[in-house]
Amino acid sequence: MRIGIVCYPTFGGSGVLATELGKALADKGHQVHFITYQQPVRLNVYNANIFYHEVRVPTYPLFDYPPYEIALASTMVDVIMNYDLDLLHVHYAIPHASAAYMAKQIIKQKIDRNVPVITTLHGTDITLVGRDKTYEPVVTFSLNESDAITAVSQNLKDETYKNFPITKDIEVIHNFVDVSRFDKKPFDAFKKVIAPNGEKIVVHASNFRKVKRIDDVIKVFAAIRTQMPAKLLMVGDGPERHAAEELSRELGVSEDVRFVGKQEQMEEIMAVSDLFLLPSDYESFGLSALEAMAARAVVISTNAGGLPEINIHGVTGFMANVGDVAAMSDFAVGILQNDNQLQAMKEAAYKHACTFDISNIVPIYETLYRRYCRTG
Ligand code: GMT
Repeated sequence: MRIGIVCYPTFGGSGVLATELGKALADKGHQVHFITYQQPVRLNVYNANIFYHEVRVPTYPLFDYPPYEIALASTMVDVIMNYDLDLLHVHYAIPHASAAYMAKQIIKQKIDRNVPVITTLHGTDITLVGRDKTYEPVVTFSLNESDAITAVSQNLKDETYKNFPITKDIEVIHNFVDVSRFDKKPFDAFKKVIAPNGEKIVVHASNFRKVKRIDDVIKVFAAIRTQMPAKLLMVGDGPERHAAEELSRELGVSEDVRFVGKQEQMEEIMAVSDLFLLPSDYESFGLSALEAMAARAVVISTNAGGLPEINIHGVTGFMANVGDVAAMSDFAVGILQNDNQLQAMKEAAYKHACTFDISNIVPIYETLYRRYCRTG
């Protein structure tokens, strides 16, 4: 099949998932066309089946807000026409689903062809941004006009029906991880730099937005540090970074906390980690936690959103209510102090991550594509 993938090219989970999906489809012989405004960060391989089409957004002094959606729709039309795409798969509804609707209508009028549009909902496009009155009518319309809608968790599907008058069926296709990529031996030299005295290594990775509650990460880590030597790696960047750095100083743990910025080689970092903290207000899924589990890290998360669909309390890690720093700290200290239990839980986390392996999930997308695609 010739598949157009539209996504955000950034470190965010939706872009990561879309890019990994495109790479996997290309490996299976499909022709994949990424359409976005920048080379996706995880698009770091050469494959003859992968094409990248950059959306250029010309500026003009009149445009206080350059019209990205129009530029995107026009690029979609161009790619569909020139590469004879079989379908468009857009990740994150805003503005990709409405731009795809526009492209679909243009193609219909131009060459009387129906190009199926599949929209995958990722989370904030529904739970935060999409619900805003400013966007809701367009989101509802473009979802109902998509040929198929998928959501990355049952929770996100439920939230979508709760908040939008969607008349179409939403199929749940869980996110996936390439377990073979994350199932790595820790790189000893790297581990030595981070934890020279064999300290336990705790990791958090996100876009450091409010929804991630990174203050809670620092507070849980400070509680761990009162009980044992440990190091915390904060991976990513975003608006809450400065306050978190400040808090780590206030709580006297800054020497043991490293803010390492945005990282492409997540597998190297996850491989050295014992514990992954994700105390978010909400996660539709929590892809970073799944990647941590694939690298045999125990996850301590909140029980918000779709997190209970990947983190099994008492088996792959622990869950607590949002903001319950005391409970998360107790779980963290308890597991880090008991090496046998820690090892057993790491194995259980890995085993559970394997059920979300790329090899199990990508065929589900292919089956979905075939249902709508003329050459499928
Ligand atoms: O977490 C973010 O804010 C980034 C966002 C995105 O769209 O890139 O992540 C969402 O999609 C990910 C991939 O499906 C999910 O794993 C995240 O849980 C989800 N984030 C939220 O729901 C807050």
